[in-house]
Amino acid sequence: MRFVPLIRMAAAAIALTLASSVLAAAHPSIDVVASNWQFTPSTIELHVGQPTKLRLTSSEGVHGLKSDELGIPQTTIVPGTWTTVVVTPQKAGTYVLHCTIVCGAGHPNMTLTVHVVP
Ligand SMILES: [Cu+2]
Repeated sequence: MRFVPLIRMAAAAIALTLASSVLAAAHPSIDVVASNWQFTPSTIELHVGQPTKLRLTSSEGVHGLKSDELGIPQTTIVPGTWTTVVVTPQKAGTYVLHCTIVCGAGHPNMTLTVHVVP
């Protein structure tokens, strides 16, 4: 009986797909694209206590993001890769995050502004 393993595999694949879509739906997600020398969008909004997935990539150059206050570990952002960080802000306010990797002339002004609202 070859069908049984096939059916089991199909069932497992469907279960996995459902589980990952449930996980994906669990947290809102924001895509941020780094380039020389900006983050796009340059301002995002998060909610206190609400876990949010930040999906980070670069269209140009290697950049970085980190925030002790927001609980974002040092994260390197490279072209061709999406790096995901889940952020759960604890305190309302405006946080200005600077690029953490020296990336050229515009590096000192390369910021991502995070508005954390209730
Ligand atoms: Cu930089």
